Amino acid sequence: MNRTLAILKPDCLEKKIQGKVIQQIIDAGFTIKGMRLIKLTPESAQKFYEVHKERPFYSALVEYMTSGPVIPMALEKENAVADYRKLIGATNPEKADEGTIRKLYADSIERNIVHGSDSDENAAKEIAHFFNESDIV
Ligand code: IDP
Ligand code: MG
Repeated sequence: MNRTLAILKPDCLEKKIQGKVIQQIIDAGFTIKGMRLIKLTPESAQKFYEVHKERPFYSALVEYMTSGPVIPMALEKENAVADYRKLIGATNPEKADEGTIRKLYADSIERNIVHGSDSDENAAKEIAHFFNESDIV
């Protein structure tokens, strides 16, 4: 079994589609092993997206991610990282495959509903950003 870190982003909760998105994740075979409802502080969002700190969209991204509550989830499945990224679709919803979460619900490359880890190594780091190992069921 492998793990990945998902976040339902502020636009997901604003649109009140968190229930639908969680159901789609469960229907795709993922098990939720950890789940929280939180509002990110700027410091926490900056740290989470540190790899992007030189990118032009970094400050807007931090502002967006702190604009409302988010739901981080530790997910488990075989091949979790790749399968979850397939389920959510490309970063830019215009380029995302039909039926993916971002294609279905996202408004833009920034406001794209969900986060997904991009490697097993980053998944472990990102899960640790939000969860103690003792919080994982
Ligand atoms: P990912 O979420 O698909 O892994 P990343 O390239 O890691 O995409 O970017 C992290 C997040 O930053 C994206 O999900 C999106 O919210 C935002 N983002 C990425 N590229 C752009 C951009 O070109 N303009 C504005 N926001 C962006
Ligand atoms: Mg990424």
